[in-house]
Amino acid sequence: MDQTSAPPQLAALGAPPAFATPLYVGTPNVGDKARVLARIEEALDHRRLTNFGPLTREFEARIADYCGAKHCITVCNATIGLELMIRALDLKGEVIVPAMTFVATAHALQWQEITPVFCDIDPVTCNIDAAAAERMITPRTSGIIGVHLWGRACNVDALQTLADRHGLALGFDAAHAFGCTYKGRRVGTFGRAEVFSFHATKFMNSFEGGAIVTNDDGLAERLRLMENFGFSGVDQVTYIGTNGKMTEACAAMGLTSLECIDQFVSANRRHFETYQDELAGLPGVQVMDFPGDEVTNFQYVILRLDAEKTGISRDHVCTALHRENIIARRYFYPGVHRMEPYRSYQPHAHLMLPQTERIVHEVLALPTGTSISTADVQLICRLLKTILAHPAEVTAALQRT
Ligand code: T4K
Repeated sequence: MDQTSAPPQLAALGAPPAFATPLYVGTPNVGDKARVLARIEEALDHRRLTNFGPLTREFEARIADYCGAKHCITVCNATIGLELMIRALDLKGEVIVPAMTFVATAHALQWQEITPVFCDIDPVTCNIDAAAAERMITPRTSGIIGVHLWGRACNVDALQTLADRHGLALGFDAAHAFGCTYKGRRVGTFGRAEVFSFHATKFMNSFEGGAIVTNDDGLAERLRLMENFGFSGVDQVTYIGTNGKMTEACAAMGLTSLECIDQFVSANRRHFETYQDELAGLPGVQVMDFPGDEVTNFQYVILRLDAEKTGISRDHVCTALHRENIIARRYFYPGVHRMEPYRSYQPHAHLMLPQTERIVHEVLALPTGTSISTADVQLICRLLKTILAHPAEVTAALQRT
């Protein structure tokens, strides 16, 4: 999908001028810059840059405390975190995952020659559907990895019941769900382990980074060995390992982001509510809601567009927004099952994924976070409303160019 390569076109339809500079989904939140720099300076002064320095240790303790979990193992990114969790859980053969996720969820399995078996989603929450997951179980299945997509927690109870009934390990890709709750309990304590991402595009970032959180002592011990080449002491290796460590500079950013989390969530919440208010009542348009009885981080604002009711495809809406310098994203089009190597390995996977196949054509992530203002969100909504008020003209104009 092109990004801002063509001139804006909505002004001709009476819309206000396009944004002068692009607004991206995923622009990082930068909290207290001075505090980040002071922490990094401290690390430089102490010449402790990585390998479990004081900032990393403090970050781990603060995350575990925040989630109410026994153990937190920070990692260099969530993809490595997922790989470590998968190995530490001794998963093999086949593991059931939703196809509606970022490709890293599946790659973390395939990288270890475990087959990701794609499973369909609940049409309302867009999270893995436990009943659909049950249909994918075979004698080779060793586990299930749920993804708390866009910050909405999976139906953890249904997945845990299913996993217990079939003797499967259950883990979670919690990349989007730091700070969110399920039945009032913070994500981070469900299944055998959960993996957070603190990538720059996440509302709480550590530049790059992630964390594996678990209440399982044995698992935590294995994970700590694995992320540090298997070292159990100086010159002593007792396990096959890799290098998954977080640096002190990343921990400095992570700690400072954690201290600013309320500010980030409240900006996200304000923008989410503005989108909801501004776009309310438009036929075929829904700003995906969050469960009212749970705590959430509001980090992804997801628009669902029903092309039959709006009269314009999601892709045309997306391209039209890009031309106005609003870089909306089709997360996670076209579904992991339609990406390589999975498309070639499992060419018929889509037949089992009717909800995923429909929803990947409906959803659009919109900019949010501390880098934009309420006025920006209002302008995005005005431009969106112009598109939706002139579906045929916008479609025809895009088809001409
Ligand atoms: N599981 C799930 C469910 C995930 O969503 C992810 C990551 C993972 C696992 C793996 O986590 P990590 O291993 O990354 O910790 C981005 C992120 O790179 C990725 O972390 C994230 N999910 C995914 C949803 O979004 P892309 O391909 O969309 O990235 P990119 O480079 O297009 O960045 C998005 C936009 O953000 C850019 O258009 C501009 C803006 N941006 C980005 C960066 C990095 C900035 O303004 N500043 C920046 O520094 O994947």
